Amino acid sequence: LEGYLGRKHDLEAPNKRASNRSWNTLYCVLRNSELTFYKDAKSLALGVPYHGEEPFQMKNAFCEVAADYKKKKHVFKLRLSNGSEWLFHGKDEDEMHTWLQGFSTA
Ligand code: I3P
Repeated sequence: LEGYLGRKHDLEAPNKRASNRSWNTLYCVLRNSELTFYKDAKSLALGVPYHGEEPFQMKNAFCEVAADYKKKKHVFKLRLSNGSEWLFHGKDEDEMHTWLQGFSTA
């Protein structure tokens, strides 16, 4: 599964707000229980992750619709096993559910 999503870092750890809280549009790739971020599809082809970030390990991650987030529609939340939380913004309901399904079965 891959495609563009908006991403915002919400929590660095349980009860610790992330410092960089802005939304970025990133090319997201979910493969083999890892979620890797790229600036765009070309960076994926070149194998250059966004800001040199390590992939997210999706084993034991939890995701759900971000029902408490009101500023945008089709926003969903991902909590990693290290306790960090991220918001993602899909372009429509279908896209959101495709990614939620992918995250929850990764
Ligand atoms: C953040 C940016 C985000 C905003 C966040 C700001 O500022 O405006 O869009 O989140 O608010 O801190 P900056 O770009 O200067 O880092 P929302 O779009 O969700 O409001 P927050 O701190 O309330 O999360």
